Amino acid sequence: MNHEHPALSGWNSFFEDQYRKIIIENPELIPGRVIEVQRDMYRIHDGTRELNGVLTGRFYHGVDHASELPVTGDWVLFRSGGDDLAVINRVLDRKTILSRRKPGASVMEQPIAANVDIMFIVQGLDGDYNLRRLERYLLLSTGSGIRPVVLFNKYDLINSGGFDPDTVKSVTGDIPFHLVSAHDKTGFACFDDYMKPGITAVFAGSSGTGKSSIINVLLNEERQSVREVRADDSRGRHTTTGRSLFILPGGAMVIDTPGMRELEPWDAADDMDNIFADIKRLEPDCRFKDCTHSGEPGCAVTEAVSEGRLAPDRLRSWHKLLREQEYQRFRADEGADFERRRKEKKFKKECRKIMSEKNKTRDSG
Ligand SMILES: Nc1nc2c(ncn2[C@@H]2O[C@H](COP(=O)(O)OP(=O)(O)OP(=O)(O)O)[C@@H](O)[C@H]2O)c(=O)[nH]1
Ligand SMILES: [Mg+2]
Ligand SMILES: [Zn+2]
Repeated sequence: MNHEHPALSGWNSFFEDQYRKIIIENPELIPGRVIEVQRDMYRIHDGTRELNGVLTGRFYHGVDHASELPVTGDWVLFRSGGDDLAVINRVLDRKTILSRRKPGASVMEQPIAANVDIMFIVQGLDGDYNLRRLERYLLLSTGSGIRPVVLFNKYDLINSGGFDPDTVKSVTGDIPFHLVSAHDKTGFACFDDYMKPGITAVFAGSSGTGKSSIINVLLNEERQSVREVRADDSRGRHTTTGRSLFILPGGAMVIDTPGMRELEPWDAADDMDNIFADIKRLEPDCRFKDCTHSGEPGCAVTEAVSEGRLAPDRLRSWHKLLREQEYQRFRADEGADFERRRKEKKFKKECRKIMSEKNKTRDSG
């Protein structure tokens, strides 16, 4: 039996229990963490070294849904294919999965990263920060069961952007936010509260906000990364393409992601009230119980807008996100229906076939 545990952080009893059960039958399987995905190439770390991962044909063909394929942060079990080849046998159940809706016409889940505890949402203070986009990211993280923390980067440029903490607080509520500068390396003490050993954090935010730059600063404090990161190469200047995981000196792990242009949180309808607690609080005062806050008489929410207690943009944002989430749910139900109908049809066809065969044997017998 293989008693070697991955030296990577993030492995805990949740994964250990699954692993123990599986290796009874498959003692040759070794756990490892997916540290990078580029198209269908997987980089795996087994706690000591990096390997190139491929999926077994059986795994690949058994997949019904893209969400079942490994993503960065996943714990997988693999068998050694010699040298540095890892033949991935399965993905262990995930603690969390960060997903958005796949851009395009179809309503599909696109997983971004797995087994993440904290999401650092990065916006730039060079006039780029956008509270409506922030709401989207907040819904993305809470919808995936991941704790959000907001980082306003490029603090060295704050004068050119204008920054109003009160307006920010009206959106972030109890969610913490911090001002940092990857350029000056200021504000980084805030990470001490989050980057505990065993924690996995993902950095998300628009392209150019400085996600990779911040991660480079975190890695440079002691240079002990999983992946080789040079202090001053072009990495920070180029758009990140894949999703890579790095180990920080203290034992926490960070996942860098490329900026996402289209960001629709996946299956997050239940979390709308958390992100829009201010609107939720006003709702009981609406005259109609099922008020949609879109012009009904006696609506406490639109009243708050007209009295300047609630930003009109915020209500617009609420309507938009809610519509998206409801549409997703509607289409998902439709999909489930479709699937059920398809199965029923197939079942009836099989039944007819069996019956006609029975009749045939009876007729001939
Ligand atoms: N002035 C200033 N510039 C910064 C700071 N952080 C990052 N930059 C610059 O902003 C640009 C983009 O930084 P990146 O770290 O590549 O941004 P990113 O968020 O990783 O971008 P994508 O990988 O495209 O999603 C680079 O030119 C950085 O040098 C900062 O704190 N201050
Ligand atoms: Mg980047
Ligand atoms: Zn209302």
